[in-house]
Amino acid sequence: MVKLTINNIPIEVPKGTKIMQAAKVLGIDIPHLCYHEDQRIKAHCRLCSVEVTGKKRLLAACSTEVWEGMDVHTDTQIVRDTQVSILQLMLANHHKDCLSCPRNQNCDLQRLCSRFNILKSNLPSVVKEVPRIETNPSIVRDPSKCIRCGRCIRACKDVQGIAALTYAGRSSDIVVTTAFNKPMEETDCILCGQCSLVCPTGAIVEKDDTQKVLDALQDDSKHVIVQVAPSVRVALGDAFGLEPGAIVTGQMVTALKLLGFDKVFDTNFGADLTIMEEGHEFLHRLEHGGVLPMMTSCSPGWVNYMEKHFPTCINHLSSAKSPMSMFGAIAKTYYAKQTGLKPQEIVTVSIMPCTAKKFEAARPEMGRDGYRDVDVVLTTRELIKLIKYVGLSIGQLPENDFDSPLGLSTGAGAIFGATGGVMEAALRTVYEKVTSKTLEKLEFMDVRGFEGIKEATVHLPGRDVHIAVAHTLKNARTIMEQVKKGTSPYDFIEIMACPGGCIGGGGQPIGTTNAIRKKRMAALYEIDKALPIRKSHENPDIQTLYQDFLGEPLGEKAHELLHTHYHQ
Ligand code: HC1
Repeated sequence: MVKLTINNIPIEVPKGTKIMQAAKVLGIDIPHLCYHEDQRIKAHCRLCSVEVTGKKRLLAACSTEVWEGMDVHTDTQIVRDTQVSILQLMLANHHKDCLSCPRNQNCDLQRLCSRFNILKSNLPSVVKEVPRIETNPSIVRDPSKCIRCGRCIRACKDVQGIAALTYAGRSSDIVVTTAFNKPMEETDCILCGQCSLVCPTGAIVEKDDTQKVLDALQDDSKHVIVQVAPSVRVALGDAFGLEPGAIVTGQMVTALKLLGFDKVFDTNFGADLTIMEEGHEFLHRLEHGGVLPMMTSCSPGWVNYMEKHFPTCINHLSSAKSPMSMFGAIAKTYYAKQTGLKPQEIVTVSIMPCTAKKFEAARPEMGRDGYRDVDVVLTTRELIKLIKYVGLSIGQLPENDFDSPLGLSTGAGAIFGATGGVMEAALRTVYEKVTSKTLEKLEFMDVRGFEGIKEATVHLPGRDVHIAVAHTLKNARTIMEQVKKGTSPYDFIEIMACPGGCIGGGGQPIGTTNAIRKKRMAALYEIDKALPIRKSHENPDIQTLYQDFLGEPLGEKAHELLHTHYHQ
């Protein structure tokens, strides 16, 4: 342990602690912008400068380790003057249209200017008027809002192993850009949105589709239904002051009903359906010498990654559509038939923790006869915006149930949102289908948790099945190098693009960290445990769907509506 004082308050912290963390223990928040608790420390912005007795220069609190007897001061005149000067320099090079900025009231730069009582910029503006780059359905870049902190670059390179974003230029002309300044979709980018999740300002944001939903809700000729992804219900509360991981399923349903949706359904129903198709596809490949390892295909960032980075391995991907797109296809066919509506009269909205889902919904193959499976995808952040727009506070709303018939789901569907969840859900069904025995213990603990790559062996009659689960594309690459070389020891692999799975998706509330992801993960397993039905094949509404409409899993109708193909 190391003894030191911060602002004259004595404190003892473990050796190796940085000044920033030691101050946090005392409740002192040292301002910072380039620092992010999950990232490598770069100490670029110097906003966390502090005075240390005996040192001639200010030290960066994010990168300086404490030492015995250290005497730190975080709010002297020179420290404050430095911080204000840094903020003023940033403001001079920042488009200050805060009122119309998507990050208004949720921007670190704005918050810090308010904290330091900076009411206006006192330096001449040097902002270059560059247009917003809105060339793909998922992510929008606004270089005039970039403060060059590098958090997006580190998320892309260190977490995803992609490096689609980089610094270019020198000195005051330095910018964050893509290779040859190409639109993101023309680079190695897979639109996962992890950059938008760590951006402290409005420089990288999701494409805002909220107006499309508001317009549809006002259109009396449209029947507007909504589905909500498994991980949104454990993340939404963050934006309304609830504890991370708070389960707000019932309140979220109420909010969506109050927003005016005609029916509120559950993507978890689609997840149960995915397990039926994907589970049977795996068994079919296993029994008929199909391409193995089979890899899950529900994470759209991961599918984009396969198409861009490992196109020769594309036949390893399951042909099953994602739960979101399966739900959309069923809504526009089965549900349309049940309600007597034409598919064109139904607007399907999806609430997803993911920016890449917007791209998935826009794929030409996700629809038929001139209509889309999913018409609009909103991220969790966009839903928060809509809920705040109508003045609701999630924590205070009464609870409501999802509507029928696309609202009933199982614990297996619930855990899709956590890394390992799709595999566990599939194993619950595959095991019982193969053995015709009831699974005694539903929890496959080997595939749970935050470890980057997990593996296990499942004993089925006649053969052992080797499985692996990975999250983040950096980990996926390790697995894919083996698959590409033909040396993969696995039969079935689950990959989720984002850290922790969808609970850590790029469209989740700003402020999402790995510590918060773990709480959301625990919440999903809690939801699973509390549900009366925990296996997808036991969902009675899924059974009815097959009996009345689809026929058999992998049958002709199921293939037409629930399976897809990929691009090389
Ligand atoms: Fe996901 Fe999925 S789990 S991809 O992460 O398979 O986005 O939550 O909705 O489709 O169910 C996301 C989450 C989500 C799909 C499901």
